[in-house]
Amino acid sequence: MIEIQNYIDGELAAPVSGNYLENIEPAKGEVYSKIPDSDKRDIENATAAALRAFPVWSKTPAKERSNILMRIAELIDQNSEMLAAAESRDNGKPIKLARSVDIPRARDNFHFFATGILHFASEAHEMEGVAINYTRRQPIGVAGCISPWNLPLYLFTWKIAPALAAGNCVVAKPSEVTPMTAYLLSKICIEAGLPAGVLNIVHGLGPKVGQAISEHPHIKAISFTGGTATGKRIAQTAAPMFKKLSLELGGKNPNIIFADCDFEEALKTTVRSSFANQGQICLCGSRIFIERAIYEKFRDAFVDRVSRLKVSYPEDPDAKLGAVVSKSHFEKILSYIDLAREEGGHVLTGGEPVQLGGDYEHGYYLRPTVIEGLAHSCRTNQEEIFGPVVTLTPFDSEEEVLAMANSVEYGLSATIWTENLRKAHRVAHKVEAGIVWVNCWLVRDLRTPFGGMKNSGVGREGGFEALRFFTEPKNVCIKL
Ligand code: TXE
Repeated sequence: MIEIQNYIDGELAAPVSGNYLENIEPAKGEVYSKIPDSDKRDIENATAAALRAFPVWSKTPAKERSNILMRIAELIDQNSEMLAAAESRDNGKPIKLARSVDIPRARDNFHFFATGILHFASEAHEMEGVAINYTRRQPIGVAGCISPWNLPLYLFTWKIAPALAAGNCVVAKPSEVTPMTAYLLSKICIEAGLPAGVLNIVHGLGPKVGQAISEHPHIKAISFTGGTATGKRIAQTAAPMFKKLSLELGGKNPNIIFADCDFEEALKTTVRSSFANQGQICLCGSRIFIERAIYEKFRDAFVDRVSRLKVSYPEDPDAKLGAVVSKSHFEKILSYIDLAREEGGHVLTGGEPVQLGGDYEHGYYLRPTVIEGLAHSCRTNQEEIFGPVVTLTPFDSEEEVLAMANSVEYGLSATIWTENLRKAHRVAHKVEAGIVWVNCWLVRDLRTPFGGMKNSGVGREGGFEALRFFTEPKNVCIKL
């Protein structure tokens, strides 16, 4: 059985406690590897290593830092098949998805920020005849990066790459639910020649390892993606120490479909935006609002397509959905389907587990589920389920749909379907979301600001926003 190790001060190491946790393969419901059960002491060692590495790394020319990050990107590429298999096994997602989305994007994250740092410039402000100001952007020191299980290597590298490119050293914690590809990345970093202590990866439980990162006085910035309740706890711990915080939290995203949309395109993309990665993407549209004139036509066509999606084991090339990530998450999703029924919802398709045979008998498979007949204000329509469950709601006017769309505590993303340009702009400007897609979904330009409003988070990732987050601005004013 594979025993995952921490990566501290350039070396693979056992946790100080000597204890390990079990890592379960969701497709089979079986333990398949061990994860370090690290604690405060491992974070202490990792932070000490990062602090030792910082003076040299922060003064390493950007071009040299860039070369090392490019080397990591190349090695991810060379090992992409092995990484995709590991990601799919650890998370339960179809291997096809890991191959086409997760691993290429992890490579792109390093590639993007390795080149981005070479173009990162700061401002100068001239006061005519008086003085000139220039803003220096210096790395912060040690940054903490905490990531979730839904897009494991994709989101882990999305944080680490800009932090390192900007000249910081990093103490990072992947989700204990999906630690494998972060472990494989530590081996890649050693092979790429990343200097010791620049990146440290500590595995273990959130309340122990994540909490120790939030509490550590020498970790000056924290980039976190995960649940809103965890984000709140991190903010409570870190804010009194005035740490810089970037929090990417949950979503309950509206997908607004007007009668004048390109019907076929809206239908096809909505199947994907509802159920990609088993609905476990914070950007999935879980509340589908359909203009009344096409409500029945859209509902019937949508339910027909969804009921034909194949739920299968991750290696099945025809699998459209794999297993959800864990037993507890599986049970949470099922409890929300029960709640929807109690709240008066009518399950149009799905609503139950899928029983695969053989090796996969104990895996966590769910049929993609579509529910109608619920009030927009009920719990099913207000709380994040984060699984293959969507609701359908008809609407009569722009005002009505905006009121329903904006009635939740979240504000991460929104999707709008219409061929009317003016309407698209109007609704995009009024919908409460940090990211709006019109007539598409999950089209990502890594230069754009990424993040949410309301309880979906604080701050923005992506492009120069990320490089600004991971640097401290200092204004220098010189008298002319
Ligand atoms: O996330 P957690 P969970 C949502 C989704 C899901 C819910 C809970 O609704 O059902 O959150 O998922 C670490 N201090 N999203 O419980 O716990 C943890 O170890 C510091 C949305 O799995 O937030 C992991 O590395 N860190 C989402 C990371 O936080 C702590 C993606 C995220 O796990 C900690 C995932 C603590 N006290 C879930 N406790 C998105 N926005 O994409 C835990 N962690």
